[in-house]
Amino acid sequence: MRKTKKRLAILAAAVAAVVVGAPAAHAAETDQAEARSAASPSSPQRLAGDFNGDGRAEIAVWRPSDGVWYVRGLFNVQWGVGGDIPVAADFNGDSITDIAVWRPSNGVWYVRGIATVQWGEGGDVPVVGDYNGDNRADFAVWRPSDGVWYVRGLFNVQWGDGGDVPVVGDFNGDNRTDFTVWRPSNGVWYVRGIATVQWGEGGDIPVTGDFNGDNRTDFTVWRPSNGIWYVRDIAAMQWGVGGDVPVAADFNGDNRTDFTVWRPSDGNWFARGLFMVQWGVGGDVPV
Ligand SMILES: [Ca+2]
Ligand SMILES: [Ca+2]
Ligand SMILES: [Ca+2]
Ligand SMILES: [Ca+2]
Repeated sequence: MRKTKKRLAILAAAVAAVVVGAPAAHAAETDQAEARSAASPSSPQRLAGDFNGDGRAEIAVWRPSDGVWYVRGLFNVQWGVGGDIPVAADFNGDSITDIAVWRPSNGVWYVRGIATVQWGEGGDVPVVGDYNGDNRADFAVWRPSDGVWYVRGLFNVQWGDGGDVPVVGDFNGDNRTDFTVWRPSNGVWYVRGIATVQWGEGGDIPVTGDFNGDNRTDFTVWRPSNGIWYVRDIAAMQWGVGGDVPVAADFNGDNRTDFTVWRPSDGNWFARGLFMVQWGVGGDVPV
């Protein structure tokens, strides 16, 4: 249960790269141009999934140009097309991350082998998380235009304003995703019903992870200008350089998030104290 929650808690949907004009094509087609736009370097923290359920995140990328998920040591699977946003999570509660994409052009979630669900529309930001604590990921989007979190079958909650970055995390450890936004203009984290905390500044990338293993998401930002991870009350750790993509995940199964970056320029993964591995190429999205 804990591990499932952990996997779900790690996506900062931030940006999700706001991909525009994705082709309304079926999942076998590709579009190089869209792929390039999807690979915008403005990328935020990325989710890392546990695709075999052993409690450790995999080194994995999704390639917009061919729609293939390259999961190191496990499999290569084609799923999705350029313009899609990868939204891997555990949708059926078996503790294995499911391969999934959300398509902005039609608002459809394609969860491999499990579901095809229309939820959301272009301009929305997918914020997949477990909002009711049943250990299954919920279909959810945050809409910048009205600040509403639309969680299928559960809630419509207004929280945040356009310009905010929605963050998926569990800050009070109740195994439910909390409605949270981080506001770049003042660096404040607004966690509905739980906390209002100033941490970080404009230009930072909010990161959600549990760095001390207390089962609560820690307030964390990664600063591209100096490569420092600022984890409130826990650590300030220099790891990575500008242009890297912070990837917060637990790669060794100790229930603590590892300081990790993926470098688009050479495809290297740097996990502090654990490994350096080349996997992926520029334009890929770490998943
Ligand atoms: Ca694994
Ligand atoms: Ca759920
Ligand atoms: Ca919570
Ligand atoms: Ca924590």
